[in-house]
Amino acid sequence: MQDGATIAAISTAVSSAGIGIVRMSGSESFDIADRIYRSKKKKKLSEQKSHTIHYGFIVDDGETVDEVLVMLMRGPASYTGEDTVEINCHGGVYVVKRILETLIKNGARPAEPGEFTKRAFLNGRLDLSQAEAVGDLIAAQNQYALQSSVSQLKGNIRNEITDIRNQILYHTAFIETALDDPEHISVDGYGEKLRVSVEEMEHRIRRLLDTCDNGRIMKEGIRTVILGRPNAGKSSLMNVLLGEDRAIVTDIAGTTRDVLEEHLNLNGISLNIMDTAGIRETDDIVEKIGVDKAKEHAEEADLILYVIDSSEEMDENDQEILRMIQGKRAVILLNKSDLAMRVTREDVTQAYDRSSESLNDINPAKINEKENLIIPIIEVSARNSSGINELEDTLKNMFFAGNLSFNDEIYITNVRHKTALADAEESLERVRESIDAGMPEDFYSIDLLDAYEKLGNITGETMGEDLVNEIFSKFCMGK
Ligand SMILES: Nc1nc2c(ncn2[C@@H]2O[C@H](COP(=O)(O)OP(=O)(O)OP(=O)(O)O)[C@@H](O)[C@H]2O)c(=O)[nH]1
Ligand SMILES: [Mg+2]
Repeated sequence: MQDGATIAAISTAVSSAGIGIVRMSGSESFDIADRIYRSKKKKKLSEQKSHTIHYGFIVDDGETVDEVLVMLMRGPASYTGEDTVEINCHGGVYVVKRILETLIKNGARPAEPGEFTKRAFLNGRLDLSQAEAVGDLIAAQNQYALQSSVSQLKGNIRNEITDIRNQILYHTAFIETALDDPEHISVDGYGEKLRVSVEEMEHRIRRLLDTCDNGRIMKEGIRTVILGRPNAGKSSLMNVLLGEDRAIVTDIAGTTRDVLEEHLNLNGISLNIMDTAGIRETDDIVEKIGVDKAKEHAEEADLILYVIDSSEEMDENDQEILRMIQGKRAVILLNKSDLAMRVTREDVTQAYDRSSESLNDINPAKINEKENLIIPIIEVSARNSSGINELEDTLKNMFFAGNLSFNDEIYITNVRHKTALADAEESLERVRESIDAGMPEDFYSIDLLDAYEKLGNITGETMGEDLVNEIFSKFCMGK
């Protein structure tokens, strides 16, 4: 997977900036640096101590390119695990490119996207989950995404996975040895012992899987859909939240047709917020498509903001929306609170309870869901922005109840990890079934090893080269 070349890339954004950094990693880094670096005292970088910084000039064919600070890190104590040189230069687009060209002219090869991190992985400086955390950290859009990638970068996922894998390895090793040497090691009653351990491992994996939803929300944002009757003020609310006139607002019912999606950062919480067409029965073909789309998005939403025009009585369209939000995380907004209010909190609570009762007749499972979900009702006015702070606080409490501590908590934010965990859980379930069915011991080890391998995908210990390459190709240049 590694060609042994010394690689170089511009690691900072290529635009006019105070400083630019050109990075080089590989066994020839110090030699190449010697060829292009000049200082007043004529020092050779290759003879300097590791982790030191040197002032001087980059020279290309006798011509001085820039005044620089050069940082030296001798492998294995570097990010990649190899000899690394970082050149801090002035951040002009032309300058950084010239320095990169000079390095290449003197023996370095241009790095591929993510190649520095890939080398760190291949040299055992990071496992795959930590390498991915580096990518996530760079892409983080909010405080929570950042904290969860830092936790992953610290190796919290790796530690948990390695621990479970070691347990599996211990059992398979025992079974294999016992089967090879039945005279000295007996597997009698081992199934019972194994069963306890497998259950415990399944429990740990399920706990990780349980964090996926929150993990995804932290990373990608809460999928938030604004629902309500035509003219309730959905688009007005969207605009108030975004702080700009993004959606068209008119007093004509049925103004919004298409779904309009925007990203919003509320006190560190990311919302992917969607304004939709007002829900009503309609013969207008275009509007009907919009209404259907709104309903589809509502199904998939993490959160529904249900906007009620409180200056008018609720009607059968509201009844329908109340049914749609059953069993979902939602906030009900009594909008237009600046006008005389015809709908009160009590009206809404009663209507909500009625619609849940009618649903419970059909689907008793909804009763349980409902007990866990208290739907806040907030009076707002999109016109004069009142109640918006209360909405923000409510959302914060809903999604991050209690103190979120990332110190030792693990959140699964990566779909690849989720799939691997689910597969491993399935394999362990098969082990348990084999034990219960009284199957011979070699059956256990097949599925145990399967789980072992699936979990190894997360840390990268059992990944194929193609997949590893694909993961790193998504990184940015110079990382
Ligand atoms: N008084 C008052 N009027 C509001 C408020 N919010 C919205 N409106 C008015 O209500 C009308 C409809 O607002 P929109 O935001 O377009 O409503 P909508 O829910 O997006 O409507 P559709 O896109 O047709 O479904 C406009 O005339 C707004 O100015 C509010 O808080 N108070
Ligand atoms: Mg609208």
